[in-house]
Amino acid sequence: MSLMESISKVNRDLSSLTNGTIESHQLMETRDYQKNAVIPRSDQLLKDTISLTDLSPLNEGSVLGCLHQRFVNDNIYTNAGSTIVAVNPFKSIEELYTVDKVLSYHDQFEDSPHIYKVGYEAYNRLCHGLGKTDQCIIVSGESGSGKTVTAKHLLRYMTTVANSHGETVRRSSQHSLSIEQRILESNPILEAFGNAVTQRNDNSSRFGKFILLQFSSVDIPYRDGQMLGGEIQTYLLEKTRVVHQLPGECNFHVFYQIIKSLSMAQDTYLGDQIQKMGENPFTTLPDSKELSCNRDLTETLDAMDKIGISEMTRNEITRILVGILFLCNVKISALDEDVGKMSKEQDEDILESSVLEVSQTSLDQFADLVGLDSSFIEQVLLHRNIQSGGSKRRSVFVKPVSKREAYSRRDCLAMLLYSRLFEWLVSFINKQIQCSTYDNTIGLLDIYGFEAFNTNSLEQLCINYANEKLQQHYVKHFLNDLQKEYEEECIDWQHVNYTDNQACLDILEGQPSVFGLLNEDVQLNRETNTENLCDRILELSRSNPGYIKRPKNFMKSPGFTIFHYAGHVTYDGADLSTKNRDNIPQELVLMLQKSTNSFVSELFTGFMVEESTGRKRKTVLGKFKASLDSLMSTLHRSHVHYIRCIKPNTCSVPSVFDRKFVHSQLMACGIIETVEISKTGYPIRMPYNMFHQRYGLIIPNSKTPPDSDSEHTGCMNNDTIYEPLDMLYHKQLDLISHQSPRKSNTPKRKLRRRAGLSDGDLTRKCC
Ligand code: AD9
Ligand code: MG
Repeated sequence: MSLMESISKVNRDLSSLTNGTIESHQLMETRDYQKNAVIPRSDQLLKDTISLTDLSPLNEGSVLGCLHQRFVNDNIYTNAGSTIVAVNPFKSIEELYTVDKVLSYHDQFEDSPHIYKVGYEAYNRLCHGLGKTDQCIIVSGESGSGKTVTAKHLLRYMTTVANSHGETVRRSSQHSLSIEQRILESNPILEAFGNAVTQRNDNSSRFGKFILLQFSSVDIPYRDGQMLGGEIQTYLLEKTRVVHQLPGECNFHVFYQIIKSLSMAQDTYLGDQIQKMGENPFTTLPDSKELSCNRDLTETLDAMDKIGISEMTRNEITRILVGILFLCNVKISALDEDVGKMSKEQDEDILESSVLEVSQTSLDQFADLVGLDSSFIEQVLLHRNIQSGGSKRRSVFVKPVSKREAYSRRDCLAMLLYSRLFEWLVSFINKQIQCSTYDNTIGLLDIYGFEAFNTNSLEQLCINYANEKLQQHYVKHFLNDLQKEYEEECIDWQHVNYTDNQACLDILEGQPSVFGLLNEDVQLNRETNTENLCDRILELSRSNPGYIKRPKNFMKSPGFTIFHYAGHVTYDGADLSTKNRDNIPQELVLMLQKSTNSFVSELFTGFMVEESTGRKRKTVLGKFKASLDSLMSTLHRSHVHYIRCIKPNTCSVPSVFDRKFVHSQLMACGIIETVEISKTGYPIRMPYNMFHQRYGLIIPNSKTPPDSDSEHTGCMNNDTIYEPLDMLYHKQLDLISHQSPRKSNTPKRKLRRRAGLSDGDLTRKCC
């Protein structure tokens, strides 16, 4: 219920009461609240201010009240120190994203909180070489909070302001597209192949995306801050979605785009093909609602065309996608199987000695679409290669597999094809947008948001681990390091307490840890016993109680509950080890490499199956951790800007602000603490050399410093420094507040006092 609706309801109830039509007890509703959910309320708490640091009193209630009030007025962006809080409106507010808006932020006509302001600050820092010149914008928040939409608007901002002045690429088809347009066109392609409907979001990103925009140096005349290219790095596509979806969830968008295109007879070529096949390949797909975010296939194909993917390759891609669906339709049964008499468990575990057969129609269609012989595929699905002997006398035996294993080989083949296709697309896009020489970068990080479903597996473990890593970066950067620096510089500072998620990360990736134990199972090639594995994982609670717990239904379904910064999640132990192993049989790869379809064989050229053993064996978790570690190093090298996306309600509807739900997100991500630190802290910091370069001119008798030592003294030891800086300080305040110049000695005294305590402090306050 919106604020206005609540007010009119109260008015209606009151008028009914005065008319005697409502019993007083009807108004006396009793509700139970948790102690920490009760927030003090006063008029002040409803204050609509662009910056949370202006709130007084500053507490959870006033922050919530302010965000709520602004949300009601369609002001979805609010400053929280240097972080921007973005509340998802779940409705289109077009005036927020016009080209005029982009330009007004770029030309500094507008200063109100907006993601474009973050874009401006990142670009401005890059262009003017302020501090670390590489920039990163981290967009974080839980699933459905608006990260991907925010990242898209930021990308549009960057491509508009850093126009490469019409630099175009000419292709054989006579089309030409600037580098910015090519970068933008990558979005619909990757969304079609990498996003899907989940329980939390109808357009949920099922992969992490870090797009690194490449710029020219400020030192190059006429080319300063020009966008030269970009590079997309992706993280762990949730490929299991191709073969398995949770109840109420869907496969990747692109499959539904194909259905839509066929039902609208848009793609007659493919339609004719499927007609000839005589079998509906879409029966394995869960129903999907008609979604606005789900574009037509023509739009996806159009974006592929614009980025340079030829018509022939586009057709091949569609054929592979339909082929994957046919493959998922393939049924495997035993010749001597009397299904009616068997229990489900027996059915799945049919003895290896049973002769298996494969449903031919679907297999033939798949084989035709990917350029393989169906008997060859059948052979590979139903048999595995066993190698024996050393490297010199190696011999290979072929052994029939059980029905369960045959199904898992079928699923593996489908996932392998889809994930290679996705990787091929990313690498093709990169070839089209990358620039070999560039000077600085702005990275935009849009990673999957925190997830807690009824059943959570390795995918959620990776997603939530990634979110813990980002939260740790935030905690370290904004809450810990900043305060430590103030304290080290002897600034009069009241320490602000905050929740550190390091202990949870230790449970996940430390020594010993959940990751360690899961990897050990794979590396020691243990036959996994789920209950035993979970028991070993739960032992971690001894050294780190409070972060990991045995779930209530452990006996029925072994697993473990982890208390993440954003909430607790129970992970189902079954399949964790299998998924972490990600065993790709080499026979499948060799088979695909022999495809007569040149595009399919190209997809697998040079593709190597992981062959190392023991501790060297790479696992899914190991690779994911390594890619995140590398991302973290990039973040540490860069100046980081944060946008915190907030989901206003769990139903993804407009005009509903669920205060309890928003409160839990604010508390989890540490926004209140950020505001507290920002309110009393120093938002702008500058190295001595830059400070001297910029303000040295106004300091009487200031020498040009030849080295960093004299830069320091040049900034600080000149007694006459206070006067001009004091003036400058007031001038800046007056500019900000648009007031007439004023005179006061207080800041001067303050400056002197603080300068006495700390050299660095003075530079901060005055810039
Ligand atoms: V996930 O972690 O990938 O599952 P995101 O990326 O955080 O999630 P997303 O950006 O996909 O969420 O936003 C979810 C939906 O909210 C979108 O499909 C839009 O319908 C809606 N949304 C988000 N931001 C805006 C906005 N600025 N204006 C209007 C928005 N609608
Ligand atoms: Mg997303």
